[in-house]
Amino acid sequence: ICKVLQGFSLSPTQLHRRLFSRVGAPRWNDHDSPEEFNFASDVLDYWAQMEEEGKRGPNPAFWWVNGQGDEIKWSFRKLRDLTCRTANVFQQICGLQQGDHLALILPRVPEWWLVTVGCIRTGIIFMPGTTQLKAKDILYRIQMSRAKAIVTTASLVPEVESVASECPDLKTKLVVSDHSHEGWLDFWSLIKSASPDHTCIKSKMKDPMAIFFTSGTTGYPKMAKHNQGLAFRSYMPSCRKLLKLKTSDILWCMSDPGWILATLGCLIEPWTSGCTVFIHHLLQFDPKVIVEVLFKYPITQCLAAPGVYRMVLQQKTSNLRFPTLEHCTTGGESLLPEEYEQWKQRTGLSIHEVYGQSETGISSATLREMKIKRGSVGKAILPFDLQIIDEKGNILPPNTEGYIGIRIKPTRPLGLFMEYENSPENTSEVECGDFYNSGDRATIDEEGYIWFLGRGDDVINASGYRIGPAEVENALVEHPAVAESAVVSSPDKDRGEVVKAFIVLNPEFLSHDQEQLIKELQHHVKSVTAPYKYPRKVEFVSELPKTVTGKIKRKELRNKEFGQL
Ligand code: BCO
Repeated sequence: ICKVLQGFSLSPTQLHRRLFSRVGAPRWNDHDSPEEFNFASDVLDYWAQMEEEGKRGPNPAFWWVNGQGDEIKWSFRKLRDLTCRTANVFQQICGLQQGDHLALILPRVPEWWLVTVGCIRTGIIFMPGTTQLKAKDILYRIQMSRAKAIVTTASLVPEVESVASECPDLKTKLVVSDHSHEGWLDFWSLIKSASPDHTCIKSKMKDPMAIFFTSGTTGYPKMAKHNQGLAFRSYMPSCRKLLKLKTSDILWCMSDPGWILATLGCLIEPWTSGCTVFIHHLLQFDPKVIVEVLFKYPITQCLAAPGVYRMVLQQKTSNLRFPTLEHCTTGGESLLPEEYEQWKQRTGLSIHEVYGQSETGISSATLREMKIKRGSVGKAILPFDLQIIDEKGNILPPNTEGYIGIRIKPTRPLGLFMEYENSPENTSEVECGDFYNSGDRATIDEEGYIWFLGRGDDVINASGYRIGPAEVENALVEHPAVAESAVVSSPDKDRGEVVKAFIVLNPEFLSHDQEQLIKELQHHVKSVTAPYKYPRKVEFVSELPKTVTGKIKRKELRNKEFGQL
């Protein structure tokens, strides 16, 4: 089929008809890979056309509310119009071209969807980031990626301005704001005057589409680069079984737009199925709002980190029987079996777990109709051949602890990241025999269910955030009180795991009030790097455990936290 398709130039609609024998049922199998694919033309424009032909129901494609009475409902036709305008702004006004990098740092506002799809239409590589990023984080991202453009929100303009002079490649600054900012292009003014006619690029499946910054055990975040395969994978029959979305579904994915979970759950997954993306602005996370929204709106599916379900369960609300909710999915960190039980008891619904990383998208899951084994992250989803491997890439037998590996030889599967941008060393470091080594530890049982155990290195997974210890240690050491520090993961009943810092104080701070100093250090970290990384636990120590060569033994500290010593 691939060979036949390569010989023809297919319109988006024709291609989609070949992909789908009927709406929502792909004809491609899990190992197919057409040469060309573009999420904007092959998915979004297809559904716009279905609307024009009266073949899609009345549900909006996009439904946004902000809790203050503002509401936006866009059809696929409206989205096609607006994202074509965005594409024209990028190309004609900003002079951006296919392959250029664009930093996208917006909260959950409708413009995020316009920018992502506008980028996909033009081949500009979008790099999402959370609005918790601070000036230094933004500087690092722009310098590392040599980003030519940034789209952000008014509150981050000062952060960007404070570092912009150090970013010679950054030519375009676009702001989504109610008022004008000197030196910045106003997103909506440009969109309003742009043409809605745009010809989408014919992207190859292997053309880069997005970059996600992801933390490692040393140094600063790496740039996991994905091609169009990340989006195409959602077409595949195995992936469609994950949520089994229908055009009438309304999916609320609560992930911050900075994470790959949002790109998948707020954009690719729902629109591939032609269903409604529901978004609540949620500027500050509040479990009360989650409960209210699930009662107020006809949401049928939700996708959120375990911490969200946990915090909803901690609410005093007696009634959690949501009227329209049918299916719940979670990912990003471990869901405890007792949390699963409580949710089931109080809502009548199961929570289906997925496992994945910025490098892999969703790698394994308890699919919608699969038997749930509480505490397991389900089975591998094709085309990934997921195995438990040792350090040399040998496949380990069932029920043996090892690393989660995804086969990359002889063929790298669609949906897996292409490489760490500008870093062949980091890319080859995670190649282990025939596998990509995720660095995550797990076992697999005889039925193929994966049992996630945690990281094999010093990376911390707190509340679903992947945090590199060095990022926090570097922030801490900028404070005059800190002589040195070691940052590790520590168990926490509310958040699963949290960041803990062991700190050796400089002598002149030894006599300071310790409670006060902890608060000051926490505030300091929140002010110099994204606040989600701040150490929620701090312990002052006289020295840190070290190897004979002077390397800090983080593992020893972590084991102590988890009571293994
Ligand atoms: O708890 P605190 O109040 O002390 O601190 C919080 C915030 O208040 C604070 N903060 C936020 N913005 C700030 C700020 N402080 C100063 N200035 C600002 N601009 O910083 C702390 C942030 O921590 P948080 O985000 O954990 O806070 P919160 O509000 O309690 O949120 C709870 C969760 C559960 C909603 C949140 O932790 C969360 O969203 N976690 C999930 C992350 C996620 O989506 N992970 C998925 C990654 S993708 C992946 O894993 C691949 C899967 C296929």
